[in-house]
Amino acid sequence: MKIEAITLREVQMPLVHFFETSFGRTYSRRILLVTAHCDGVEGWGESVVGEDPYYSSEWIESAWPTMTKYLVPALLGQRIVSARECLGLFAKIRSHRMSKAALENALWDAEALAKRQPLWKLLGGTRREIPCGVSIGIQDSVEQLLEKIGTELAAGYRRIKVKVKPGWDVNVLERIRARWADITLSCDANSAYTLDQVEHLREFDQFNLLMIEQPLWNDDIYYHARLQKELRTAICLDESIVGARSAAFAAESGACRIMNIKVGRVGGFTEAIKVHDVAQAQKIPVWCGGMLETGIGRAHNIALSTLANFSLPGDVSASKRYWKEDIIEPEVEVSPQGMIAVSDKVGTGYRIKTDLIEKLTVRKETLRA
Ligand code: OSB
Ligand code: MG
Repeated sequence: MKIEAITLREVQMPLVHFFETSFGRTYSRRILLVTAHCDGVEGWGESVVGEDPYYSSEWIESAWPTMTKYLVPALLGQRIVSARECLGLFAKIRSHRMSKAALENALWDAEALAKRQPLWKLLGGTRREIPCGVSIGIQDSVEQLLEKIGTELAAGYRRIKVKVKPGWDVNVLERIRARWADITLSCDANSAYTLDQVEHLREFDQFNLLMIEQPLWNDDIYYHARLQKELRTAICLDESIVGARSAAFAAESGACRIMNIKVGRVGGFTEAIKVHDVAQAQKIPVWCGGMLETGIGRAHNIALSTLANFSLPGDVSASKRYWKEDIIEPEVEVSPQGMIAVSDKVGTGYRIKTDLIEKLTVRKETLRA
């Protein structure tokens, strides 16, 4: 497969409802899409970089020049047999995982199309449907949050995750449990606490949570291991797991009992599969995280979630929770049982709405071999 050209574009899409985490509120997304043109097939990828360097140091304005100056030139003109070869081609360039992932994943998409195979099979997946949860952001009031949880439970979602931060945590979890004593519930702090707050974090134990996600620093594993020893609730690491080595370190040091895998955070499908395998060998269940993706990234998350150790409901939910109109067709739908059916078609099984993407595009650049 010869990599003839790569197109980068930024599309802007307002969210149906704002999304707030401990680091801020997002109303509208600026999304970086990648198209890989290879021997007559076009593979698509989405970078999960944010509008600001808050979740991670990468953001859309760092990703664009990193791609045009370093990553895309490393690919152009190359003849590859498998998208896995990206890891070697990118080896000199440190970090910038979300930028690498968008390019690598576009090539996996192209490879699946060229080989006339479903992407999930090419990745080594086996699940034919995937269980879904939702991540619900911080709201203006607890009443609004309870109403949103009610709506998602009625839609069939199998796990509710709420965002927490100091001042919006124990009080909120208490109200949720008073209303729904038995639902599968978790929370995500996005690094809002420090180890000094262990007594406060211990109060979370009373709510029978499936997990508490990333309570401490975004780059920390060591202190999470110390904290896990103090808590009954399982810690799930998100931000800290940036690849197979940090996954092994986290597992071996007891820093978490569950892992969230985001294909962008770890640098692409190849590394995501390695993280999955490390966790599986250590008997740590994983689930697929989300980053408010359009249908392109969402379809990739679905394909990844078919791997065997993705045994917990992920943050991969229906398109309509995010977008008035998604850029793929059909849109991602979730059954009343809270499951997404995995397509048997080649590639992702979803068609890209190129006319709509063209209308939403605010900048575009094509680099050729
Ligand atoms: O920590 O999982 C996170 C969104 C943006 C940045 C970080 C996170 C999230 C989510 C949303 O929780 C998951 C989704 O619905 O896509
Ligand atoms: Mg998280």
